[in-house]
Amino acid sequence: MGKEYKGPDCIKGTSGYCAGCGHGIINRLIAEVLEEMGLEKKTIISLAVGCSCIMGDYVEVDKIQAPHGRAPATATGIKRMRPDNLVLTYQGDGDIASIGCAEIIHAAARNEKITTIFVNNGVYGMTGGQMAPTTLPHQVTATSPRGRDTSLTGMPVKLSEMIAVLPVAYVARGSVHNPASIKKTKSYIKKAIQAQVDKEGFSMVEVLAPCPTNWHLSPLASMERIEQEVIPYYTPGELVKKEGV
Ligand SMILES: Cc1ncc(C[n+]2csc(CCOP(=O)(O)OP(=O)(O)O)c2C)c(N)n1
Ligand code: SF4
Repeated sequence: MGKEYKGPDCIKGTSGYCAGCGHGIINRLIAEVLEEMGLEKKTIISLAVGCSCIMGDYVEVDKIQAPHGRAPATATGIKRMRPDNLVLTYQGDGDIASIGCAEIIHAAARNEKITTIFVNNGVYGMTGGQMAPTTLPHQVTATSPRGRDTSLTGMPVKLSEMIAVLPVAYVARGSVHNPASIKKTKSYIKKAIQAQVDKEGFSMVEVLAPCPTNWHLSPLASMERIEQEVIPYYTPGELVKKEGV
């Protein structure tokens, strides 16, 4: 009998995420893709601030932590100095679409040869579930207790659509709310990384993810909420890809 597969070698121990958190699934997908592509020893991940940086504790690839929102600037510097490394950023929605919005837009506009994995869970997770730029209309959060009022705060930001109009190599939006969507998201992450390996330019995968703790829902109900409430606004699919791929 063959050896039992215990998962990618670069994942050590167990994660510190809450039960049912989407980050753990996405970390695992990244680790699987790196291992399948033989890239784990060449990878440098630029982490920012938020629950996303918990990844640093147990995914054993080279990493650096940037200030809130600044992971794309840090990744830009690393990639320009070390073009043979695979350079990723791993960022939450508060991080990338609020304080770091200028950083990511300009990194994409410059078509930097980096890859961003953007975890959209609709709230600021680590600090207690405040409203993020991605919070849906009427969604109750710690700072919108009567629901998000779009007449005061505007509509949720569609960052992937904003970046898709720039001259970038690859943009996709996936989800991790059921096995089929997890499989599809893994294929998007693989294509985004391949675009960097092929020196095509900037690539990004947004992933719709649950934060059961701050949504005040069970892990199962959180997955159902993604299907019923999040996906109708944030349509999954590939927004920018190479012809014929
Ligand atoms: C400059 C700065 N402002 C604010 C904070 C506080 N802060 C830490 S984590 C965080 C929220 C991160 O939320 P998000 O990016 O959505 O990631 P998640 O925790 O949901 O994965 C904030 C506001 C900080 N660390 N630095
Ligand atoms: S607070 Fe939310 S995003 Fe952070 S670890 Fe818990 S479930 Fe995940």
